[in-house]
Amino acid sequence: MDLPQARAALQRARRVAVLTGAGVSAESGIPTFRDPQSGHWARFRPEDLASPGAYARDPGFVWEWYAGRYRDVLRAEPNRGHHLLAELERRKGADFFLATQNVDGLHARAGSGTRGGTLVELHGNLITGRDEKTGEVFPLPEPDALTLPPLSPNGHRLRPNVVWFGEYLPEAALWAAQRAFEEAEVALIVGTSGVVYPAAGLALDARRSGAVVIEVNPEETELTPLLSFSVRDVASRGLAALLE
Ligand code: BV8
Repeated sequence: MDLPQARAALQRARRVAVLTGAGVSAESGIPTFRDPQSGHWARFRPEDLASPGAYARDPGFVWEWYAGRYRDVLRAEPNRGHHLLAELERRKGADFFLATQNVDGLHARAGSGTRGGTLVELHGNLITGRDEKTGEVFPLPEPDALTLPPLSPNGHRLRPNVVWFGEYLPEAALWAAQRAFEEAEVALIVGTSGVVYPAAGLALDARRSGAVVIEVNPEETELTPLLSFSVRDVASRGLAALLE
């Protein structure tokens, strides 16, 4: 398969499913997980902090990491890649499904999920917190008003409303995503190293069901050999090459 054929397949497809990872937010200035973490966090691997064990051991320290990322994403803006995916949703309507691994909320801020298709945040998001006792989800206060650990209106401690390593993904979101990728005619895998499961498995669900699966990533990934075609470029340029 070559780029013109990939473009034609995407144009022809009615049912399109997209999986995104940290790479789609890189051009918004949000560091990816595999970029060497900058500064203070350089000493920690995300896998070590994004876990129930780390939080149980030192909730304040884990909250400091999340509060810092929360501040960063509020300062960031969706980039051209986010907007192109919202435009693709507008073209495909109800048969469009975007599953993101990102917790930065940038797809929602670019309008994804409001253009007739579906957006699911498979791993939650940084802008809300979850009541540790009741499980209710609340928006976090503005960063300047954020005291750690934040409390819910019930006075209980809020935990970051994300899925940690070793935790199950929200069942309804994962199930809907698996169905969308199994039924897709074309799947796009954008900006993910494809190492975290079950999210990365969505690409294989699409491939197994006979879909054309197209990767957009400046580098090869673990999924590359299994896919139909790779656009070796950053998300904004790679998606523009497929869509414009
Ligand atoms: C689960 C939210 C069932 C938090 C995240 C042992 C014990 C327990 C579990 C496991 C285990 N071994 C394996 C597992 C399963 C585990 C897993 O997959 N581990 C990996 C590390 C092997 N998965 C889980 O634990 C999941 N739950 O399995 O539950 C269970 C339950 C109990 C016991 C066993 C099993 C939960 C996984 C969710 C974890 N939460 N995030 C937070 O953010 O703090 S994961 C987090 O990391 C992200 O959400 C994302 O999923 C992942 C990072 O991956 P990417 O997004 O791909 O980012 P990355 O930096 O890796 O790559 C960026 C890519 O972009 C690169 O390819 C780069 O080339 C490219 N790029 C760079 N610039 C650009 C670009 N592309 C385009 N444009 C650019 N400009």
